[in-house]
Amino acid sequence: MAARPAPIPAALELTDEVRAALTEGAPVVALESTIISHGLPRPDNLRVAREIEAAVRAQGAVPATAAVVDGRVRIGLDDDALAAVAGRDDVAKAGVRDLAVVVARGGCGATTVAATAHLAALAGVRVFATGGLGGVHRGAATTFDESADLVTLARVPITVVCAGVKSILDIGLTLEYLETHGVPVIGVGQKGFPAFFTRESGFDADFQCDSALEQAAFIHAKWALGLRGGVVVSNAVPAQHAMPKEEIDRITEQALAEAQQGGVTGKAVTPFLLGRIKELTEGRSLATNIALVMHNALIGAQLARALHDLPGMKPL
Ligand code: PSU
Ligand code: MN
Repeated sequence: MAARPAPIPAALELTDEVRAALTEGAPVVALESTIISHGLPRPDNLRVAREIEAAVRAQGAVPATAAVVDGRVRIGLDDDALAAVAGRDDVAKAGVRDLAVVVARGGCGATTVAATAHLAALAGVRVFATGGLGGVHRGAATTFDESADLVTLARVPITVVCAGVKSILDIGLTLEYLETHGVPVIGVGQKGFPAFFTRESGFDADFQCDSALEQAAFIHAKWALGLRGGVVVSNAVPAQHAMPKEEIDRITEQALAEAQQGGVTGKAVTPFLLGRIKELTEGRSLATNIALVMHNALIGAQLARALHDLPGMKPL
């Protein structure tokens, strides 16, 4: 018998489609909005946001994009809200720390991985597809700059499908952090942990689970054992869309040096680095970015269906 879903908090505004799916226990995939507002350039961002949702639907799951629009926390965006997030200039990057202030002031916020994971789990969504995770920044030993994505995943019961983390970060330390906090990292189709633009980072995922059924069984076992918190499913960009490692390494080093020279700190660091990489690749990274997000949406939707089909699935 399926577990009775927990009541959905009144602070969340769900579309009818998402509410019905969650109430019935049908497969739902959460999607973040920082990638729409800050990650992809206009006007491609709105088109891609719609295509990601369509990719989830094509697999028989319901997409639930999260964002704060005029002070309201929305889980599932209609086309007007999607267009607002993609097109308005007053959409702030909203991490977990920023959510309350954006809501209290009636503002607009594009939710990061951490904020989306928190809100989606609060609504009862178990799977979340995105591009890249935040992580431990290079030099974190002195700057203390670690993404709230990591600590949030350690706490929140959700599975994030991503293409690994970008090499703007210290990938080894990011994986160490996840291990310390008990967040397993699953590899799809390969043991290697990907570095967003490239299929390999030089580090491995903890376990390899190629099929949605295997991934679902793993997640089910984790929760059945009372192990709270999230799971990372790392899904490498399809080979034909990967970028040359040398080009990305060179550009990453340049962007990091510029950030340091410019004294960029705090929540501005990641958007600065991502923005410079976009400029320095003269848009060549865009096709890679879109391809990997679409692939993650597909894998996420298949996983949501497999979790839904597992008998006795009882999330914490
Ligand atoms: N890394 C990417 N693309 C992104 C981000 C990170 O490759 O779009 C965004 C995500 O929204 C992520 C956030 O949650 O940046 C992390 O920011 P910070 O490092 O400030 O926690
Ligand atoms: Mn940071």
